[in-house]
Amino acid sequence: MSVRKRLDEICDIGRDPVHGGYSRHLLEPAELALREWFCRSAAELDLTVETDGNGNLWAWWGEPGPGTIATGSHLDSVPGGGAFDGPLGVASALEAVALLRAEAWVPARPIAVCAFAEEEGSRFGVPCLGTRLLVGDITPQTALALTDREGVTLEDAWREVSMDVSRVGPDPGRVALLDALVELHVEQGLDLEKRGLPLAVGSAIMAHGRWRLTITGEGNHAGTTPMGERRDPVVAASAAALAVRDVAVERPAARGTVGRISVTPNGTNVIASRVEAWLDIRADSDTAVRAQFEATVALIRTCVAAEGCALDVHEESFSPLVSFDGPLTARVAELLGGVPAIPTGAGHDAGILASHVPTTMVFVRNPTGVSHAPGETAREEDCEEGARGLAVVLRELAGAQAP
Ligand code: HGY
Ligand code: MN
Ligand code: MN
Repeated sequence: MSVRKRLDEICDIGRDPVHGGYSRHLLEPAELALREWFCRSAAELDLTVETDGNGNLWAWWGEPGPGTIATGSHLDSVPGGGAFDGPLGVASALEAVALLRAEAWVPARPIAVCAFAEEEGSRFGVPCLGTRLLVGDITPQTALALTDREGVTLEDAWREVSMDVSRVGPDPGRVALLDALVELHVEQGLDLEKRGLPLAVGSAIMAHGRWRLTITGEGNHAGTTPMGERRDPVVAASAAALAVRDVAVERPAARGTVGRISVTPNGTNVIASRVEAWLDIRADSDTAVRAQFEATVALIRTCVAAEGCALDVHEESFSPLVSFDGPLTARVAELLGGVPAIPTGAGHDAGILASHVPTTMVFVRNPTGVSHAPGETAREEDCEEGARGLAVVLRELAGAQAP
């Protein structure tokens, strides 16, 4: 077996004929098929699989218990996402276990291969939902009331697949079992390609916020409404998107994006009545994200008022800056042969768990640097090197009883 072969097993699951790439969203058919693949692959490795109360999958090598070394990533994708973001980390973790079992090595402490739920937040809007629930960063009530684009609540979706909603919520006992988490992920950038290196470890994750903007105007006829008598939220939203860009480009290392817009009623010959636009802001500190948000929204308010529209702003999630565990990161870097530690602008479940468990990441080179799009890629030899490296890390971290 190999990482490549494991990814080939799922390469036709969730292909998106409209957007290209993959659309694999929480508890929808494609993601459920990936869950089945995970369970089958784990069973072939004699791992015992369980789904925790928050939809996260755990494949155990050894009885669940204190001192656990966890690895893994996520299976869900953004709409039209790449083949590697998430699944590479899960496939590499499975392959690392396969490599260790092939040597007849036996861990001295439990190992857990994880697939965390709703990392992208593509269906219910909150990224890393499974790990945020696990650590108590979001309440079960808030999470279960989240709705998808069709208005289906997380609770309804949970019940649809016979999940027990009473189990949703923080699981401190499970988190307390974890001595370390190492998440392998495809690099979402060109740092390693420029360095000519296949692997790196993670040093930090940028601070990140997501907001939903609702701009309300007056729906009307495109042909009978004079230009001077309109309150057009699409015009306001367009000016807002430019404001997001203008504020971000003034700030070093900042990111400001409007990647999702929903127009109501979305008719060719209709002046819209309402526009929802989602704002994604990232920067190298929590205060920088907050300052950028305030400056951006102030400008947006001006744009919206100029069009005679109203604005509502709702914070959907905020992810503070993450610095991974220093000693663990250095140890993993050394075990991988002295690879560099690089920051990332992409959020990860490792970022959520990092404030509860010693955590770091391993990045695998991405020759295009593209992510969240079909162009995302990784060379086969780099993927196999990543799994071999993860096997070395697991052997070292789980090779001796917890002190
Ligand atoms: O949005 C992110 O950074 C991550 O891919 N969820
Ligand atoms: Mn992603
Ligand atoms: Mn990811």
